[in-house]
Amino acid sequence: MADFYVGKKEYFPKIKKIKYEGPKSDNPLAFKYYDPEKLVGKKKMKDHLRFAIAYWHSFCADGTDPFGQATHVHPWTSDAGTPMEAAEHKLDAAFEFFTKLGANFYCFHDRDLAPEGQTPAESEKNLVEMTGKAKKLQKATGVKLLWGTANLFSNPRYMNGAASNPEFGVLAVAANQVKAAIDATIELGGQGYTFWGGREGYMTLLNTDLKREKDHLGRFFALARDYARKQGFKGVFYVEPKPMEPTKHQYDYDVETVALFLKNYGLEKDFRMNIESNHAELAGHDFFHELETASALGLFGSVDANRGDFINGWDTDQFPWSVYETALAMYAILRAGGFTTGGLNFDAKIRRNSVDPADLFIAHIGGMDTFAIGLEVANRIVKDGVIPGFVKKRYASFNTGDGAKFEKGGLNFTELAKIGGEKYGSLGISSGKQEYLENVLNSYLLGL
Ligand code: XUL
Ligand code: CO
Repeated sequence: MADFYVGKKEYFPKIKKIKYEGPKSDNPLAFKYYDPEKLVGKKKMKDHLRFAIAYWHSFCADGTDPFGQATHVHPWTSDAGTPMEAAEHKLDAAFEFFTKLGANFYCFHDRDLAPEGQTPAESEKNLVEMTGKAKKLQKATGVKLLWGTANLFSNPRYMNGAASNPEFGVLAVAANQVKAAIDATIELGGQGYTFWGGREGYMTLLNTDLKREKDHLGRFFALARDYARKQGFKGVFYVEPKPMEPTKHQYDYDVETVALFLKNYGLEKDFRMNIESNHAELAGHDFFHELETASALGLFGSVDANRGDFINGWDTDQFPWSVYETALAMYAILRAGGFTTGGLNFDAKIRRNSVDPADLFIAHIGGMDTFAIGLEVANRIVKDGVIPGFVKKRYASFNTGDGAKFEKGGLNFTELAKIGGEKYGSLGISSGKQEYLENVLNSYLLGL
């Protein structure tokens, strides 16, 4: 019996189950580094990395961009039929893909799974029906839902935002949609529910009451949380920071901004961050920075794994490829205690001109291998202890004596200043050794 799912039709007939073949393999349809059962530290690779597939990029997007039409004509859309039949073909193709690739999780927006109807009731009916079908396939394959979300940005009604819309009616329609998306997430055993800002932001402050919009957004999140908890949702809510695009300024700008927002609206116990690499770059940070910041604030949750381009400043959503980036990201993730409910969701799309059916597999295989290398390097950083040991030593003056007293709140400012006067002549100034640490990281990456 095949160890992957095939529905009424096989959508990737030329592709069999993707296997680990090791670094010497030249098979583009095999893992070179991602060996799901391999133990790294105390956990298997697959349990460290918890790969998820983003339904929207891989099964809904068709290569359309502002300058040209679709280039990806998927067999599951060309067989179409009614919108609900098309949604079923897509679901079949998706589960065939998940199982052939060996990804244990997926993520979706409500509208990815089921088409929007003429009325809210019809949209909900469509979603409930498709949720039932997805549930059966989850059961048959063991693939799980990492998180669900609602698309509150594509429909023209959301052009001025959803929960931050200046028109109350639009906000209420968004609530109607989110309620159904939360129900679907619960029904599918989703481990999380994500809010990404979509169009929650502004195009100009000349027409915007920023305080009122943020208050509405905060209240909306709190109400949605209370509803979900009442329905028995035990998972985690995520906010996914992004500074801009599609709006000029998004309210969920970056981790630090979202952290304050969560605190201001009493959301910090239930909400965590879903950090996307490409969004970090748009905010002028790197992935490592956003992960470390979330971890320092006790708000690390999940990851949208992708990357941008060095040169251009937009959300290119490319597949992870930089082993430096994944090594540092996995180092931050390991230090944050690893994933619990979260995982690595490939919020990435193949390029518009990647038109072979195999390209979708090759892209994900590359992303998974890149993170597997990152995990191995991060594990080595932790195990060897040179880098964390250096950091620890750098702060040693706070471990004893007056330094420790200061940390514990045992010194007032006058006392602190007095010590400063006394220590003036005997300061322990030491090198930051950045270049040395970079060289150490290189030696791990090159496996020497
Ligand atoms: C958009 C983005 C979204 C969220 C889910 O930039 O990242 O796809 O991940 O709504
Ligand atoms: Co994302």
